[in-house]
Amino acid sequence: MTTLRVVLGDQCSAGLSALEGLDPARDVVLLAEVRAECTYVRHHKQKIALVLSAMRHFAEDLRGRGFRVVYSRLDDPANTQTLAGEVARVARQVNATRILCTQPGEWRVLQDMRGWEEATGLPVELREDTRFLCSMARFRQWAGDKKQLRMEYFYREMRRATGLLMAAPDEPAGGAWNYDAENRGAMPAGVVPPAPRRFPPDATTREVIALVEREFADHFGDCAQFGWPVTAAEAQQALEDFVARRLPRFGDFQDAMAEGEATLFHALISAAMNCGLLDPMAACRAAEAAYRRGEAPLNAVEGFIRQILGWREYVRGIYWLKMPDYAGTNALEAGRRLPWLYWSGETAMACMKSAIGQTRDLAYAHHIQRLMVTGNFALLAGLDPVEVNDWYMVVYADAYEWVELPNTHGMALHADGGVMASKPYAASGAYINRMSNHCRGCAYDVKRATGPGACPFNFLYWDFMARHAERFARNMRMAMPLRTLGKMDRQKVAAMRAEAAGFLAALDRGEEPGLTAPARRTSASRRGPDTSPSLPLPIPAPRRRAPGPG
Ligand code: FAD
Ligand code: DLZ
Ligand code: SF4
Repeated sequence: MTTLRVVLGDQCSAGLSALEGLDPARDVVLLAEVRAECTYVRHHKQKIALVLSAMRHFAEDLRGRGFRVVYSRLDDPANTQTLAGEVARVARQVNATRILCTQPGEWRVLQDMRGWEEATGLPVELREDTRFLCSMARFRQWAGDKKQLRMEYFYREMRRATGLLMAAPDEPAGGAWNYDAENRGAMPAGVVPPAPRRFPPDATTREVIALVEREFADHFGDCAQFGWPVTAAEAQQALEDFVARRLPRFGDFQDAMAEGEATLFHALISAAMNCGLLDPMAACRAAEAAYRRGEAPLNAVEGFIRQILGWREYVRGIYWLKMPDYAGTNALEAGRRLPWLYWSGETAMACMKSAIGQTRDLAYAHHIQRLMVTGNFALLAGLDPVEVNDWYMVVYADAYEWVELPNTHGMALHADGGVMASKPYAASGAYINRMSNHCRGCAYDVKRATGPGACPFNFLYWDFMARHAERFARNMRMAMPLRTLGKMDRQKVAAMRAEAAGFLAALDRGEEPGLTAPARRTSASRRGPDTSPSLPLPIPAPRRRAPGPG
């Protein structure tokens, strides 16, 4: 009786449910590097390197603890290059009598797993992913038949259930559930955020990076600045570094952005947490302990815990509750193709250039850059949610559909019509100017909404409001901007809408009015070092999803 225990690339956790009761005498653990998982979207090179390196380290760790591990390397000629193929091949090889795995993080993989029984002729047991703090059954129960789901109420339930930051069973520490209002500071001049701990690639990671550069040369980004933790021990060090050096000011500057400051006071733990190297509860407990020791203020610790216990669990719940239809949502009927500048970073918009440039270099941007810069632009410009979703899936080291899709369709694009968030996170240039110093060095003028040099976020914002005025009229939370729009001079609105139309048409042609050099992909702009940080990259082919049933 041999059980084949399958561990996916984002399941590198010692406490994984598929490994519970692991018997070194009878069981075999399979980890399989497969091309299909590296290319279903053409992930950033750093993401592939991180996942493969984490898998190799995890396999070695299991072997070191005396377990039998079969490891399929990507460059092994026998590798079938799909998960189903490797499971079937290795099941035969080890004479498995049953297959055991933990629920995957993506709906498409779950569908695949549902075919494994037939493909292998073996029983397949799928266990709950207990690394999350809220089970799906519990989330479904909480969601019940509520007309509106709101993160804040879910989060309070989770606080009560876990006891995190609670003074008494129904009393939050400090007397309030949420300190969001204290988490909206911009970065004052002279505050220098401590650089996050980065982990120089070891021999295993260097080998994987070489493999990635060879096999996935045309994927977005590069590995020159790879510094992700690739083992649980390193992820723990990254967490400790954050708690000691950045957590105390995390709350104050959670929403801030600054030119040349890619990480500010953020934790940089999502990539490690999402591939299983760091336990979300351990991260919350570490932050709570810093608060109890008086080393970090409540607004920082509550803000951090809310992101993990609240948002992270909430988006996962929404994903499994609403898939597969969720991936096809497009409530605002947005259909514009993703402009080339999302890949090239060649734009005169300083905020976009900064967010996209660091995304290429680090496979990382913090939440406000993702939501209020690249996401906000996509919302205002009416970009096709499928293409935007693909972009977010490609470019970040922490991207997995269970977390990326609700953030993109729900939070950034309002494509789900309000399931995730009660109103679109639309903002004009004024917001970006308030929260960052990007506008100071920008070719556009954030104070202008029409005419030469007008900030695109301004005219696109009002064009967006006018375009959807009828729909938003039913939403109380949109009453204020709609009232402002209503009071505006009609000619001014018409001028902004004309400006928006011209700007978007130019983007469609691969041009941008504010760029002195053409934004088009040309061989000259792809080669010369003086064009840096232009990004010499091919456009990844858009991935079209088959529409979900119903
Ligand atoms: P911090 O700001 O330090 O926050 C701490 C932790 O809280 C994060 O590590 C993360 O685990 C969690 N968290 C914070 N915000 C969210 C959120 N909105 N949803 C879920 N978890 C959250 N996060 C991903 O992990 N993967 C994605 O693919 C992803 N795609 C996104 C796409 C868009 C359009 C937006 C707006 C957000 C997306 N996020 C995604 C959420 C968030 O931006 C990242 O989790 C965060 O930037 C990771 O950096 P950090 O570890 O420094 O986070
Ligand atoms: C992201 C990723 C990559 C790049 N490669 C692999 C791989 O070779 N083998 C594997 O088992 N998993 C990989 N993964 C993670 C999977 O894509 C992930 O498990 C699914 O998307 C479900 O979340
Ligand atoms: Fe971005 Fe507009 Fe500010 Fe330029 S002026 S950085 S485009 S918000």
